Parts: sequence; C-alpha cells; structure tokens
Amino acid sequence: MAKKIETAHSQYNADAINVLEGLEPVRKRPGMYIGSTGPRGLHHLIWEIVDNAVDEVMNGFADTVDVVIHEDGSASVKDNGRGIPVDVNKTHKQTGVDLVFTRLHAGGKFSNDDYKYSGGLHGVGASVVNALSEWLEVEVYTGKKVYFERFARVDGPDGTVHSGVSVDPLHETGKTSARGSKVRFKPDKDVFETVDFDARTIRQRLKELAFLNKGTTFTFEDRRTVDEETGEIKRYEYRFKGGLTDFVKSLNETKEVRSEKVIYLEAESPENGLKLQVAVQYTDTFVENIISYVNNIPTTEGGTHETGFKLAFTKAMNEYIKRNKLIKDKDLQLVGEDYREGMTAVINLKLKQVQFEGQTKTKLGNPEVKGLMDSLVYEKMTAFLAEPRNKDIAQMIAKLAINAGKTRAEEKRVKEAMRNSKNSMTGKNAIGKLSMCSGRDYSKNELFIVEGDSAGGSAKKGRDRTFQAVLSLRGKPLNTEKVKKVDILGNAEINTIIYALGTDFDKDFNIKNLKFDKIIILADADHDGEHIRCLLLTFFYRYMRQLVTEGHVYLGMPPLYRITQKGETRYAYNDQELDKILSSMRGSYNLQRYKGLGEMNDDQLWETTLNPKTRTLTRVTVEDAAEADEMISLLMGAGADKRKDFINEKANFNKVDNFSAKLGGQK
Ligand code: 28F
Repeated sequence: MAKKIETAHSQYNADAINVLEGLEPVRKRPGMYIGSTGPRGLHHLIWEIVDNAVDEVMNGFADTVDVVIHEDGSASVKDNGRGIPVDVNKTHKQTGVDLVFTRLHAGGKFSNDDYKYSGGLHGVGASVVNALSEWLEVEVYTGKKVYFERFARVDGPDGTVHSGVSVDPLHETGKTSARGSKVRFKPDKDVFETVDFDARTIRQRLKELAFLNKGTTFTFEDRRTVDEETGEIKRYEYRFKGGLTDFVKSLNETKEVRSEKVIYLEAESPENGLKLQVAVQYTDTFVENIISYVNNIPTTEGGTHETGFKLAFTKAMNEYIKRNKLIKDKDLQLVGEDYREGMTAVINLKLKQVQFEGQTKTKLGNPEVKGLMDSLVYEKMTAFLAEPRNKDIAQMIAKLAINAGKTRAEEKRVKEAMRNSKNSMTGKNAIGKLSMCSGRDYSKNELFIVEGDSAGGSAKKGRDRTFQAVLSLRGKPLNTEKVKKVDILGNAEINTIIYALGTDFDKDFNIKNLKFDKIIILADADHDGEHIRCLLLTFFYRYMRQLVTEGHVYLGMPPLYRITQKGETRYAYNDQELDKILSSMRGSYNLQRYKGLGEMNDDQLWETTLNPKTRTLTRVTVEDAAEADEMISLLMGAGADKRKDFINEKANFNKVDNFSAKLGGQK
C-alpha cells in the first residue's frame, strides 16, 4: 500500500496537482458542499453516489441499485447501467471515470443540461465524495470487461494532505458479462465527526427511492452485523411495481381508507423540463397529509408545486360539483381545505432547473411551477373525474367535501357562540375540574393534567397552589384523530384543556397566550394511563404542536412502589429500581405497590411527583408526540377489524410499553 502511494507521488505528480486544485476547496470547506460534517453530511456521501446510480435508472439504463455497508465501515453502491465511460474524453483528455471523480462540477454537475435532474446539495457530484474519503474504488463493467481504479488520500512528507488522488489508475482487471458501475468508499475520519453509517437511515431512504422510482430494485446489506435470529447478514430488497400508488397505500396502511382505489395522475411539459406524478387516497381521518418531492428530494416545506396542486384539485372538484349540481344549500361555498380533510397525497416532480428556498432549503421556489402544476393537474384531474368508471370515487370526494364544508360553517358558529358567551368556557363545568394557581407569572406556572378524580383530589391538596394548577380528567379525552373539530370543541375534557391553557387551538393557536410554562400529564402506569397519555399527546401534536416543539409538555413519573423501613421511606419508579432497593435492605420492611395515582395521599404525591426539587419529569419531544400520534392511528384510527389484526399480528401493546419505556428512558 505504501508503495503505491509513493508511486503516486512520483509518477502522478503533475496530475496530482491538477486534482488538488480541483478538489482542494472541498476538503477546506466540506460544509459548503455537503451541508455539514456531522451524521447528515456523512450520509450525504452515500446519497450522492446513490443519486448517480438513480440517474442511470431515471434515464432508462438501469433497474437495480445495490447498497452495502462493509465490515470496515466503507460503503459501496452498484448499478446495472451503462457503466461510467472508461474511454478518454476528447475535449478533456481524461477518462470518463476521472472526469466523474476528480472534477468539481459546479452546481449542475455535467455541462449537458439534459442529462440531469438535480437540486440542492444533491448533485454536487461524486468528486466531492472522493475528496472527503480516505479512499474510493471504482469498478466499471462494460464491453465484457471489468475496469478498476483507486483513488486515495495521500499525506505528503511536509504534512500537506491531498485527497482524491488516483493511486491506481484505470485498468482492466478481468472479464464479465455484466454492465454497470460500482463505487466503494471509506469516509475520511479526519473530516467527519462520525464515520458510522446508520443502517436504518439508509434503509428508509432506499425504500423511499423505490416508491419514487417504480419498478426499480433497491437492495441493502449491513455486513457489520448479523441478524440475531438467523446468524446471517440481513438483506433488504425494495421494489414497488405501483410506485407512488404503493407509496400512498403504505402511508395509509394503518388507517381505514374511504376507497381502495388510488387516484393517480401523471403529466409532463417537456418544453419546461417538468414531469409530474401525483397519487391521492382518502382515509376516514380528518387530517390532511400531503408529502412532496422534487427530483427525489423531499420538499418538507412545500412550495409552488404543492400550491399549484391544491389550486388545481380544488378547481377541478368545484367544477365537478357544480356540473353535477351536488350542493343543495345555496349558502354553502366550499374551500380548498374542505377537499383535503382525510386526504393523503404524494407529489413527485422532476424538474430541470430547481430553486430551493426556505429555512431548511426544502421548499420549492420556482415561480413558474405553480401555474404549470395548476394547469397540468387541473387537466388530468378533470379528465379523471369525467370517466364513468371513476364516478364512485368522484362522488365520494364530493360528499366528503360537502360535509367538511358544512362542518366548517358549524364550527365557526360554535366558536363564535363560545367567544361571545364566555360562560360556556368558564362555566361550572370547567371550574369544577380546574383548580387554578394564584400566581400570575406565567413563566413559572405549571398545569397538571391528572387522570381520575381521586388523584386529582390528592393533587389539589398536595400541590403548591401559588404556581401549580390542577386539571382532573374524569373520562378519557376523545381520540382527536377520529373526530371533527366541532366534536373536539364539544368534548368537555379537551375543551377545558383549551380553556385552561388560554392559547386556543388549531389555526387559531397562539402560544403568546399560554398561561403555563409546563404542562405536565400525570397518568397511571397502566394501559389506561398509557392510552390517556397517547390521546393527550396526539391532541397536542395535532392541534397545538408548538407546545411540543417548544418543550412545554412533560410527563410526570409517579412511583410504582413505596418501601418503608424504620420510619424511613423510599420510592421505586420501576421494577429494576425496586429490586435494587430491596437487595440493599436488611431486616423487615413494608412494601406498598401503588396501583394508581389515586392511592397516593397528598403528601406522598407532593414528594414524589409534584415537588420540583424531588420529582422526575420527562420532557416530551416532537418525535415522542409523533410516535403517539402514529400509535393512535394504529390503535384507534383503524376500524375494529384492522385493529384486531394489528393487535394479533404485531402485539401493539408491547409498542405502547416501548413507547413509555422510551419516554421514561430520557429523563
Ligand atoms: C454506483 C454509482 O455512478 N453510475 C453511473 C454512468 C453512466 C454514464 C455516465 C455515469 C462521463 C463524463 C459525463 C455512460 N454512457 N453509479 C454511477 N453511470 N456517468 S455515473 O456518464 C457521465 C459522463 O462526463 C454514461 C454514456 N453516457 C453516460
């Protein structure tokens, strides 16, 4: 190995300087090219190479992409495309392989605009990966032959570091009947904070790419670990014949759908370098779930393509309803959101010139795309609705939207009524459940939401009433996914919470009016308690998300056991803690198991759960809340049959336990 590097030094000096000048800036400022040198940046290296393989797929030359993480921590990506050109390019006087791996391609990668749909940090090119690797090996299978080239980091005697140097130039190594390219590289540990690839992240992305590129096979192997059960290396394979249609179905897997059929539209505008695919399916929830991609990159912040899609969908449906005279009530005017209650949609856009903007550069900015999407989707959707065989689904959407519109009007009336007669909110009902604190310094105040009247009673007695308020829940708060907004308002428990917090909810939510710094959920450690925790988190996640993202929501952790010995009291919060305490004790002791919060008297509750000096709280993260939300969808969103299947198949209550274990684990 050392020998090769020396050869490289003497023999390829001239070339090496060229390469250096080309790749120098990347090593100097990796962040500029891959965003960061943290885990995200590290994975960017793989995405970059995978992107090149997917380009071969998108151009119709390949249908398989294999990714492997090797025992030595290197990653390889292989496609069955044309193979990176091995002949010397006339203009550049370099092989195609050298062009790809040693030339920095500003922005649009190769000069040929038609070659590439790329955007954002993606598409900065394989040379960036080369520059940030300890070594990188390329194998090309073409014309019945195998070619190989190795690049490496070369540390000069004077301490200078040159990376991406061709240390074993391109040469033939054997025969093959295969076609394609394979790239294997080892990230440079001097560049990255961590060089540990995360298998789950890679699997997720490959699955997503498989949905977005229908019919393409993506495989993944992590050779660093073996499967616990089989003792073998696990191989994952993702391939979806249905593409976006399968994607939407998979998103709705845990929900009850309004119709099995998925609306699928595709269109293109070659003169604008735009291709679009859209898939839509309705669930029996009341939530809108639109996810979009541009050139296989998720546009989480939305953008002009989403706007255009919404405009077109609304317009096409409005006209359908009008043409078929489906609205009886003259005063009813439907708006866009009426058509999106329960809608799951995936938009996949291919675009030549992309502009990303927004806080995380995940928002599509191209202004022309709004109009293009609008007219293309409108045209396709109108045609879809006009087909006799789509009548059922068209009528179904119309009916849903009309209901949504009616409900929206009703909600407005209920809310207005509520605002005008403060009575209903501050009425006996709310007051009976809520014991406010006396302090008016909102940045210190805490609201305990307590399960059950007896626990609520103890909490009311035990608390420090200067800054701690208590709200006791009598019944279960309702599952906010399955109900309409107007029912949410009608649910006493949820209503009281909204009133107590002062923030209003959903679109009217305003965190400035929050009357508490901490909202602490206190529920028992049993299944009912889990359920209540999940329901509340789902409500906060869906309708008051900022409470969660800004860290105002907590879970209280009441103890499970009380151990007393000679007048000394200790508490255990789980079985392991109990074992530990008991094994450290000599002589007789008294053990009490709390079956619920209600069994604790006010002193005990204060000491273990309320007192800021001695209690344990778990702050709820947005991931926790999202997980609760997903679980609620799994457990309640689906109809009875599906739920039963799920419980039988996947033992969901373990998942509930995992969830609480996870929450408990991060105090
Ligand atoms: C494992 C990652 O990188 N696959 C690739 C090709 C195919 C061509 C190509 C790539 C060379 C110099 C532009 C072949 N035949 N997988 C990959 N497969 N790059 S990268 O060409 C790039 C040109 O300048 C290819 C004809 N045209 C293009």
